[in-house]
Order: sequence, then C-alpha cells, then structure tokens
Amino acid sequence: MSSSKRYTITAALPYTNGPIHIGHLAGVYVPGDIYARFLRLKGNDVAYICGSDEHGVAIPMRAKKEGVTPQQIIDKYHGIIKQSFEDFGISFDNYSRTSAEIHHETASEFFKKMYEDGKFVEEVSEQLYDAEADQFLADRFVIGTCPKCGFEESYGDQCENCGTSHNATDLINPKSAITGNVPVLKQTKHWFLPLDKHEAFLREWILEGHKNDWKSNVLGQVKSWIDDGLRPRAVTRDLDWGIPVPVEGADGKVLYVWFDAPIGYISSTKEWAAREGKNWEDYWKDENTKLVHFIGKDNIVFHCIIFPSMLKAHGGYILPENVPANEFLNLEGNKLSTSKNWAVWLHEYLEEFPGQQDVLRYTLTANAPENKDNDFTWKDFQAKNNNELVAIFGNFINRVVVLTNKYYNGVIPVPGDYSEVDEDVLEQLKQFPDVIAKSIERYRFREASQELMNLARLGNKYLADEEPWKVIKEDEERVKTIMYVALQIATALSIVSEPFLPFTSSKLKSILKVDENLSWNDVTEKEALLPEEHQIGKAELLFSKIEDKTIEAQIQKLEDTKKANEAANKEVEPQKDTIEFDDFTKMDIRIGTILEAEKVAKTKKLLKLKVDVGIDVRTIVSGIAESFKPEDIVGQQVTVLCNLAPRKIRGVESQGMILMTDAEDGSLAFVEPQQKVQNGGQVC
Ligand code: B3M
Ligand code: ZN
Repeated sequence: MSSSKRYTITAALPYTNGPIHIGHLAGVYVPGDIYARFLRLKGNDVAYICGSDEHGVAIPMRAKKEGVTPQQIIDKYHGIIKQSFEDFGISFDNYSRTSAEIHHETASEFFKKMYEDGKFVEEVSEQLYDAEADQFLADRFVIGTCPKCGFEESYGDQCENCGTSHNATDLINPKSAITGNVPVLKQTKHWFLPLDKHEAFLREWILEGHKNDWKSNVLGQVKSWIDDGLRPRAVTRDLDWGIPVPVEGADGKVLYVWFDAPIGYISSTKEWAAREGKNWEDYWKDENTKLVHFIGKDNIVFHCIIFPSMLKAHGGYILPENVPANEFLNLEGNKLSTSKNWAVWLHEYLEEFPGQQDVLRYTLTANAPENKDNDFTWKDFQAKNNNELVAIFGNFINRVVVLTNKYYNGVIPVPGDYSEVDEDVLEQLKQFPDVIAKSIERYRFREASQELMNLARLGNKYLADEEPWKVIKEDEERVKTIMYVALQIATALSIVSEPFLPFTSSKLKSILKVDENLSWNDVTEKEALLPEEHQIGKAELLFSKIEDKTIEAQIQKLEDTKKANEAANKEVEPQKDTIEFDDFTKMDIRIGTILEAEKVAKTKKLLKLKVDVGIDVRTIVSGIAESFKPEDIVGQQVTVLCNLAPRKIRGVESQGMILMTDAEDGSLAFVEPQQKVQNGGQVC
C-alpha cells in the first residue's frame, strides 16, 4: 500500500437502544480503529467516521419498555455510547448522530434526488397491519418465521439468524411484537428501491471485481442473496419515528432506517469536514479515496447490496473498496444478547477495570471472530493479560527500563561492536513493521496482533539469552551493547503497538521519552530509534496481573445474570389439582422468626435453622443456603408449615417447612408478612 492516500473508514452506526458490548467492539470498532490508527501512522489522510443510529423501530420499542420517550432513549444511550468509545480509545474523527439536523437534510436530499431521477418504484401494496395497535407492522414490530432459514424469531426486515433481508410480508406466521396479534393486510403506499435492476452491476462490481480481495464470508453471503434473486425493497415506512419522507403524498411516512442510516456516514463526514475546514466531497466523491466499511456480518446485505445500489443510483459517489465484515463473538459459550443482558458492557468494563482498556483491546483482537464466530471467556481474558501482556511485553519493557536506570541512570549507553546475535536481532526488528503492516492491510488483525507480540517475544528472548545482569560482572562494554539493542526493540514496540494498544504505546513513549515524530517507517529505515546519550524516564508497570478472584467475580456476575434471565423467562407453573377446603384446613401454617442459622456440614444448599413458631422453638432444615448467608437471616420473619411430619435431612431432624418463592433475579425469597406479626400467628 503506497503512502499518502486518502481513506474514508466507516464503522457501523450503533443503535441507541442500548450500550456497547464486547461483541460490537470485536466485530467492528476495534478492528476499524486499528486500521485507522495504522493508516494515520503511515502518513495517510484518514477520516474514521461513525455516529449513533437513532431511528428505526428498535428505539420506540425500547422507549415503551422503559416507559420514556424515544428522544429520552436516544439522548441516554447516545451519551453513554459516545463517552464509552472515547474512554476506550476508539479514535473516530467524528462521532455524530442521525437525529442531527445535518443528517435529516443530507438523507432528505439524497432521497429527493433519487426520487426526482425516477430511481424508486412507487407502489400501493398490502402490508402487515395490527388493527388493535392501529399500527403498520414492519422491521422489529413484527416477528415471524424466516422464509430462508426457518428461524422463528425473524424480524420483518431482517433475519438475525441467517442475516438475510426481506419484506415483512415474506414472513411465515407473522405476529405483532406490539400486541401478539396475527396481523391483517392493509393497503398503503411506499417507495421501493428496485434492487433487481442492480443485479448486473452488483455481480460485476462485487462477484467479479472484488472476488480476490473481499473476505470469503462476505462474498459468500452476497453471492447467495444475488443468486436467490434480488427483489424491490421498501425504503419508506408508516412510522412516526424517523426522517419524514420529503415528497408529496407521504404524510405519516418516514425513511426506512436502513435507507437513512448509511447516509449517516456521509452526514457525519460533512459535519467533521465543516469543523475541520475540509471538503467532505473529497472523502465521498473522489475516485482516489478508498472507502472501507467496518461492520458485523448481520449488516453485510445493507453495506454490500443496498447502500452501494443507493450510491450508484444517486450517482457521483465512490463505492466501498472493501467491507471486511467480521462474524459474531459469543460470551462464555452463549450468544451475546442486549435484550437478555448477556453481555460484557463497555461502560461497565471501563468502571471495573480502570486503566486496562488495552487488555480488552488486545484480547478482543487476538480472538477476533474474523472468519468464524468465536467465544470470549473471562479465563482467556486473564490468560492473555497474565501470560502475554504481563509476562512477555510488560516483563521485557520493565527489564530494559530498570536495567538502563540501574546501570546508566537512564542514559542510553554507547554500544560497542555488534555480535552476530545483535546483528540478527536488529535485522529481524526491521522486518516487523512490514510484516505487521501486511496483515493489517489484509484486515487480518488477529495475525497482526500476534506479530506485535512476536516482536515483544524477540526482545524478551534476546535479554533472557544475553543475560546482561550476569555479564555486567565481567564485561561492562558488552552490556552497553546489549542494552542499546534492547532499547531499540523497546522503542520499536512503542511505535508499532499504537494501533493495537494506544494507551500502552503512549505510556511507553513517555517512559522512553520517544521523539513524537518517529514514524512507522522509521522503525525499518532509521539506524537508531533512540540515540546514544538519550535520557529515558523511570520504570512504570505497563500491565498488572489479573487475579483469579477478579475473574471469578465477573463469572459470578454472569451467573447471576443467567439466573435472572431464567427466572424472568420462567414459565408460570400450571395450577395444581383442585383440593377441598378440608384439605387446606389440615395444614397448620404459622408466622415464625429465625433465631439461629448455620450451614449443614458438607452440603451446598442446606441451612439448619432454629425457628420460634410461637408454639415452640424448633429445628427446621431449609434448602436456601445458595440464596442467603446464615448471619443475614437471623431475625427474619418467615411463614412455616408446622404440622408437616418431621423427617431427617442429612442427619438433622427437621420439624416443619419454611415457605419460599422464586425472586425475579433467580434467587429464593421468603414469604414474609406485610408487617410484624407475633410468632405463632396463624395463616388462613
Ligand atoms: N444500526 C447496527 C446493527 O444493525 C446498525 C448499523 C447501521 S450502519 C449504517 O446492529
Ligand atoms: Zn433466516
């Protein structure tokens, strides 16, 4: 890749219906950031563009769920998302939002030009309608069976299971997501993008033109859609949340979110260019500019088929050079899910692991789902940190800085003659920038991150083999050369780590007091990255070991989430067989108070309780140890079935039963009186 080109890099606009989680980061934002940072380091003109996707049915649905307005939802999550990206070092040149005026204008103009050029098909057709909700059903307002893969929870516009995109009327057994009703058909007018008319162009441009440089997972999906036959897609909706359709006869209709959102890349670029005194058209209309879209696989159809067809139909725009879509990241073996809260949320990670952004960046890159779905586990996160970042990268740097300060007060020594090993190590060092660059240029960020770690391994092994701490006793001149070589490797690491580990790179550059003008190419071209007599700073740890208890706490947090999900989705038990009143009167149910509680030895679930039931104080064994600590429930008022025949449980005679129920978070809850009741109070 020759230098000083112009790049427009876009990252999928996150819906503002929830926070960012590690799946978004691994799939889209970290790879996009590595690519943007690398291209800047190589001297290119880069615009890394993103923003919040604030229209679409997902927003009013979330608003309804939280009992607030859609505007309150987008303001809440736009703020959380924007801040968390900044704090995580995602170096967007602009992060806008599709509720911004500039976007409404840009998307409206885009639609109007296509409309006036006759690029849409205007059609009155029968669409799904929920009479009770008085709402046409599109996108996430309707759930049904995907006509392509049979997934039974496909949305009206897209199936998250197979990624395919369809019209709501294609769904099998559709159901309203608002009322659960079976929708009826009702006539309404919409404007359709005739994708079928773009088939020849798409085949030529992608399946021929990019068959050698686009990822196989992307080409595979695009080919299957084209081969299945492209059909006209409605680009307007009967909704009150979105950008009003800017033509006559479109009252009550808005642009389909997947029509307006990709145009959000353009409006965000315009917003940035105006602020920076640049010409936005250089980034979207100049054939020399390279446009690259970073997305997850569920967005391939929109970025490879629909948006390029829009750009082509509108005219005057460049088309994407590449769309290196990633597959999905799972979490501890389960699919990440915003709705089920099964996720590691970025804003929570930043709070719980302060200053450790790069640990997550590195782990998500080293395990990125680049060609197949992959799994994030907290154990692996700990291993990547402790065994690679701490034990290799951090250990090497710490030795170099500590020894340079110890032997030379931090002043770079003048080296003597190089040994063969020195020559070889310095020769290998010069190869790394190109090796890493080639992987990045081919969107192989996992591979690139391992080459970065190999550079740290080279330094670590060189020091371990040369053992300056031993040689210093008999050959001080030799140690000067060893430390000089090691310092060149450390400086190289500070430069080539920047795309992957920006926080570490910055810290390391300040420890070594590296010249900010040192570039990526200098690592290969310059003889000395740190000149003799240069003064470095004091040692600071770059990474710290992550202890088991920290990881166990995160795993427990997920376990608790899982229990809460199961409880929230638990089917209500059907009613038991009818009993006679006399059957009920046989039960003697009283209010009692727990006086003592202790664990039953060698059991996980059992507590042995002393309970004052008014009649007497008795021993009752209860399976509540996983929900309560003994010391926390002394004094708790409880409901007790007193005349249950006594029975021995793990050697303890239990005289009665404490009545319990399932709490929302999946734990157990006492059935306790609404106010203090005298022990022995009868329940009837
Ligand atoms: N808002 C993200 C998603 O489908 C979607 C991307 C828009 S990029 C223009 O999860
Ligand atoms: Zn499907």
